[in-house]
Amino acid sequence: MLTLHHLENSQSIRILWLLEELGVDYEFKMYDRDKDTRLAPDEYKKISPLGTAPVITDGDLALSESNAIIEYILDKYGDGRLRPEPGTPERTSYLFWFHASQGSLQPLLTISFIFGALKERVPFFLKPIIRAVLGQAEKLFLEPRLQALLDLVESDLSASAWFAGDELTAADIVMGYCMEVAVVRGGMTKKKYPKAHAFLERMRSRPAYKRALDKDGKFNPLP
Ligand SMILES: N[C@@H](CCC(=O)N[C@@H](CS)C(=O)NCC(=O)O)C(=O)O
Repeated sequence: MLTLHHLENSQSIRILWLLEELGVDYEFKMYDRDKDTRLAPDEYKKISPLGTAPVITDGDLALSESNAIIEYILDKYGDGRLRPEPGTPERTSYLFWFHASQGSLQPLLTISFIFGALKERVPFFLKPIIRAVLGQAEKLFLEPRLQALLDLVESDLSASAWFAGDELTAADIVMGYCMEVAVVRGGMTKKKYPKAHAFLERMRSRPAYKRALDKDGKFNPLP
């Protein structure tokens, strides 16, 4: 049976949402983060070679990486749903956002989180140096790239309700987590990015997303 090994407050929320949208029969196992490190607990790390969330098991298979898991589930249980037909304009938008999410946006948000933590946690005598170095990296690399992506999010969501047209696709499911995180640590304000916030409201009002949040119980991206 397909089992989702779900780490609290993590990218695994995407898989939970996907499974709820598809109505797949699955087993749900919840794992809390280590209280001190906030990383996955040891028992979680043993399930797959990478030890990261999300991870699923299905018979003898243990699979990690959000997008690999999504493709696997859609291949096996999707029945043609949530992926636009090849050769259509929606398919091209789908491919772009499905991959830009994990290839560009999520890494930038993660770097931003790590920079923030480093600035806070280094010994006090190193703080001015670390802040100056990371500040430069933010100004020259992180912020321009993040802003270019968020501007494109806003412009694409001005043209259609979802990232690949007017029907929900798996691109929205991958992007949804990034969008929640972009609000708390990517500068995606409602004033500057109203269409992005309208997307979030549409996402949060879907019954399947609500069920996913209920099952998770404490989803709350860290600022
Ligand atoms: N690109 C990976 C990223 C996985 C990842 O970094 N997951 C985080 C949770 S959001 C994690 O496992 N953190 C706990 C840990 O590293 O122990 C994916 O999409 O699955």
